[in-house]
Amino acid sequence: MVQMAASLELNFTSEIYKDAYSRIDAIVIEGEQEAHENYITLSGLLPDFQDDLVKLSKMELRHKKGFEACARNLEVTPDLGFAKEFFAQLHDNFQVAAAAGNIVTCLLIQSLIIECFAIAAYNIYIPVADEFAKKITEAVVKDEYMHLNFGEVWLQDNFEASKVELQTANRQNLPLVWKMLNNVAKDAKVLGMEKDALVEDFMIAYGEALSNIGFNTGEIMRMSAYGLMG
Ligand code: Y39
Ligand code: FE
Ligand code: FE
Ligand code: FE
Repeated sequence: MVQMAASLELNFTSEIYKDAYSRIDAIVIEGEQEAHENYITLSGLLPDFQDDLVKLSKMELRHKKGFEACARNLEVTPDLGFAKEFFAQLHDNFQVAAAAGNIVTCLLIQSLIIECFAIAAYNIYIPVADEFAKKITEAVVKDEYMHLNFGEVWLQDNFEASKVELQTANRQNLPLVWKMLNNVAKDAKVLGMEKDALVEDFMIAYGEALSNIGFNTGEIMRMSAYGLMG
């Protein structure tokens, strides 16, 4: 309801909206590019799933093109320098894990954390998006559920062997997500997206994923709140 009311006041052509959009849309474009690269890397680490993972990586590139079109449609230039900086720590953690062959950590970062972040952000964005971006984002978010599902299924099938590494990787990476959210809360708000709603949707998606993988309620509570308070 709050979001519906806010959308009535949004002016997609105002300088303040376009300025915030130049950072938020850049984050999304950079995120899709990194997701593309991450799935290519994963396809090398999981040869049995190479075809699936290459398909996912191609979907991410299509998503990137869609969000580039959203910027053009609003005559906004995405601030890609800001976006690279935004993802730097998570990006580095993925690279280190991939170089060490830590598949579980790579899947946690890309297929759980980043996909849940995308699902939360896109679902919150759709009701307040301009008509052009809304259509694109609606199609994209369906794909993101498929990407999340890939990680869930693999980690569920390998749960006992992955459990400790998942908890360690969660402790190292989830606090970064809360920091990232804080870094964009102000810009997200200009676009009509409330930080509380983003946190809530992320927690729901991430908690559901951890549950599907095999964690119990107590483990999920401890894992998903990690780093949230500070
Ligand atoms: O798997 C994917 O496609 C993920 C890369 C995309 C994530 C995009 C990150 C969205 C965060 C936006 C923050 C808005 C408040
Ligand atoms: Fe890179
Ligand atoms: Fe994507
Ligand atoms: Fe994705």
